[in-house]
Amino acid sequence: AEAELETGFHETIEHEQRIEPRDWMPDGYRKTLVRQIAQHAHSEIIGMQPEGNWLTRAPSLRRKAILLAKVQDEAGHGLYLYSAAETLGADRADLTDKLITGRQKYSSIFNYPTPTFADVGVIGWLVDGAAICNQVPLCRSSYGPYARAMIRICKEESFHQRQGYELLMCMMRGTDEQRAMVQESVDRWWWPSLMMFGPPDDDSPNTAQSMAWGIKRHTNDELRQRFVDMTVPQADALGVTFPDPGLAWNAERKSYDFGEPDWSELKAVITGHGPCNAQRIEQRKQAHDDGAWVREAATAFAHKQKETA
Ligand code: FAQ
Repeated sequence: AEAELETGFHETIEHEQRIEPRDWMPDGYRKTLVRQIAQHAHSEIIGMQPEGNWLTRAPSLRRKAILLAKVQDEAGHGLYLYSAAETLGADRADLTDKLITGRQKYSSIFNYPTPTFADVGVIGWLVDGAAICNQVPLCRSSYGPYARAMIRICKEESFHQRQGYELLMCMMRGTDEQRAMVQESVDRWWWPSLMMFGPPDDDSPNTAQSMAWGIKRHTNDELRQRFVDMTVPQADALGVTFPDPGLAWNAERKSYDFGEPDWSELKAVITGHGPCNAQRIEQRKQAHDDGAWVREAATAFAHKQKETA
């Protein structure tokens, strides 16, 4: 019977149909999905912090309202993703515990600081831009609840990306000082943005199996190249440059050649040694502790409802 179920699973994947929560799936498939979806959810929640840093200091009411809405959207993305992980049998409290005790990862990109307001625009342009590049193909991921969550998330990320680009265009039309602020921020975020796509393909232990299962649709390097090709013309239009002397159009490949990111930096950031790792986790832990009374009250209320029912 197990063999029959396994054949059914592989046929579903081959025919490009979706695996749903009620369906049989190999343990490895479930585990890989919980790992990726949980990391993705944690990234959205931790990702609220770098920009959240500017909420009380946004330069105008309009910019503050926009930023507040964006940061709230990220919270929403985290919630859909935790829900998708729950359909695989994961427990939300357990996932949060794994995040704050460093047993599950979140994206490397959110371990960099946001010292200037230009960082808000650059995160929208480059970080949300990279997120879209990575996530649009995930709308066709083989696991139904994950793929469906991605559709709405991608729509909102596209809006965030335009928001960032518009902010930067506005600053580029401003003073020399503002233009310099944008360029300085781009210089800091370019390489970390390329690292968001993960290690190079020959050093990516999960890609081959995840592609065979239809969880991932492209390799890390393919998506990184797509992002560079999409972003270089946008930099030209904006009037900024990327800090990579190796960046050049390759007419033969019809793509941009670019330099090698410093992979030792990615390794360091992923293993907890980036500039803001400790602060991000500490802040998340503090928020979780501060919310303990809400969870207790909600649990007590649920018990009472059950008793009176
Ligand atoms: N950071 O074998 P692979 C956002 C880990 S966007 C940290 O290649 P895989 C929106 C990887 O997990 C950001 N860890 O792994 C937003 C694995 O470790 P493990 C979130 C990384 O899974 C914008 C190991 O290295 N997006 O939040 C990173 O096949 C603005 C080996 O790597 C997603 O999560 C990294 N950059 O490919 C929010 C998208 N790269 O688990 C707020 C979904 C690799 O074995 C503001 N995820 N690792 O211990 C994916 O597409 C994939 O998981 C990859 C990694 C491509 C990230």
